[in-house]
Amino acid sequence: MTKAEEYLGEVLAAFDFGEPVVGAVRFGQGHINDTFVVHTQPADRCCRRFILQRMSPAAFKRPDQLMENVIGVTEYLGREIESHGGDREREALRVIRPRSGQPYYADRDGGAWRVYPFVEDTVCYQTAETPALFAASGRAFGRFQRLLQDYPAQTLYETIPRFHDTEDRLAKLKAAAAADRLGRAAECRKDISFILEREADCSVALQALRDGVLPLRVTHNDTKLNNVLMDSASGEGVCIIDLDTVMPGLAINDFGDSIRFGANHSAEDETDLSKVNLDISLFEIYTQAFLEGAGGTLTEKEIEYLPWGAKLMTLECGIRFLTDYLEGDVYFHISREKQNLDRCRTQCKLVGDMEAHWDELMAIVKKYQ
Ligand code: ADP
Ligand code: GN1
Ligand code: MG
Repeated sequence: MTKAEEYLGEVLAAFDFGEPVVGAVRFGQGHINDTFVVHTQPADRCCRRFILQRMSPAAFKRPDQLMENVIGVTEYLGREIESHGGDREREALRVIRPRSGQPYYADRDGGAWRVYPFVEDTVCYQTAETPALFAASGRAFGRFQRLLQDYPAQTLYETIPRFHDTEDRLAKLKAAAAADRLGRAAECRKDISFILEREADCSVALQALRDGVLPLRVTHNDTKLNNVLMDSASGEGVCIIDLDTVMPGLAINDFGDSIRFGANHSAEDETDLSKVNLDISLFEIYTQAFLEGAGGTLTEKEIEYLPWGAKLMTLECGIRFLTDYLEGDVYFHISREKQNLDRCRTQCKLVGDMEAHWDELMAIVKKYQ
């Protein structure tokens, strides 16, 4: 039994779900938190569901600060959505506090638990099944950025320090490879070399930020396709979820992380690399949709740097998967051996594809500048 399951009964009792709880089971395919869906039995309808999460203690050292961010952002988004005539309950998450009134429930092992209503009549996709769906996710993430453009960035805590600091991520990979605690570095020699050959690239976006070429904004920082819930009838984006990493960041990273995960037709841990290929038409579709959703909030320079966002988020994710593999899979959830190494390899394959098609990617974003 994992720590999460161990505490489940106690945690369910700590929250008031309004009606009797009939069950709670593991849910979703996130790599970080322990997520459960809670079923309750109201008298007047068949079932009401909630999402219950134990926030990852490996990822988030300060759940108090994390929840302050999440409550601030969800309440702000709720007001923005209502003022634009939207449906607050469907389009923004709402934190349900435990009976204690605190922002989360703390278990005796330092685990922090929170609850959201389940956003019904939505689908969470793991791959972009159609171009229209991918475009809809792009509009949703672009809109998210636009809705938060006036959010007071100075009030946000850095929930994971140096989260998209690619230089620091590379330094951590080097340290993990040098320590090689599990003797795994030898089998990763080629992967490590591929990454080290791109050391200079790791500074491109950070340098542009230091030089004032790219602005710091309030960004999501984890814009995978499975972090947006799509309407099951219309296929449009309904609600952006996984707000744990909403922090000051770069718009190109939000764009780039979506490309990394969605602009291909393979799983993130695909072992047959011949199946892992950047789909340039999906890159273009997403570019157009993201910019449409962002509605003019991006500068010309940000648009020019979008391909860098894609390449750097992919490279950085490869670096992070490999670091975790070398350190013994302590950060990203795995369901089989070598999964983090396989994930690293798909990312490196995509980086190579982006390099091979670099001029095309630059030409595409130029069209939308
Ligand atoms: P992780 O950080 O582990 O990815 P997420 O917050 O993304 O955690 O949640 C994991 C999964 O749970 C999501 O991919 C989605 O399928 C589901 N999920 C999370 N919140 C909700 C919600 N409010 N309504 C419906 N499904 C949700
Ligand atoms: C994690 O939480 P989830 O599964 O949406 C990770 C992202 C990675 C992603 C790779 C807080 O995202 O940064 O890009 O896995 N989230 C965190 O799939 O580290
Ligand atoms: Mg997620």
